[in-house]
Amino acid sequence: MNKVIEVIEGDITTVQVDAIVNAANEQLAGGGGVDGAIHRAGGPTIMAECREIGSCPTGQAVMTNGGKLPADKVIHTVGPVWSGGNQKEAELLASCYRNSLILAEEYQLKRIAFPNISTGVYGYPKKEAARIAVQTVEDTLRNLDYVEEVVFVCFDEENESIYKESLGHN
Ligand code: AR6
Repeated sequence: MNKVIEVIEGDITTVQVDAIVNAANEQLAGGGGVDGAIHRAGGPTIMAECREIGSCPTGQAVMTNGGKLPADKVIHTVGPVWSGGNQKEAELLASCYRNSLILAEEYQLKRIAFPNISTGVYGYPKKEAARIAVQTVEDTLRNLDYVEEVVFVCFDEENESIYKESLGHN
């Protein structure tokens, strides 16, 4: 089956896909950045489900409803905090992308949108994070049946051009 990987610049809360991925924290407590934007736009049912789930270790992923978002579901994953590169950051970031896609596959979802996990408050260098995101998504997609399309939603032009270059879309 043909798989599609796209890059767009924009706000992930407006993207119509089966699930958008949230860059959450281990407490699933909400926060700033994309996490804040998703809870604001989606409304309180998302946080209600986060409270029931409780927490999520770094590198893992959990699923909730999408509330008022155009996306049906939200996959909450917790990226690593960048601490110089020797704290398994790369492995953990790859796990975020892989485990989010595996969860989507379990729910038989087709189209998934990712933000640039860990590259905001958590400080992961953008180019290195993009390389891991693209490689992990390409490798994982090959082994999935239901998930057909991944959209990388970049909030700024710099990330958009980094992703387009990584994917050879320039
Ligand atoms: N749509 C798409 N991307 C966005 C949006 C949006 N609406 N808003 C921000 N970004 P961050 P992290 C981009 O800081 O580094 C939260 O407080 C942003 O420009 O949201 O994984 C959580 O609760 C950046 O490129 O997530 C955690 O405590 C990317 O999303 C912590 O921050 C990720 O930036 C997680 O930090």
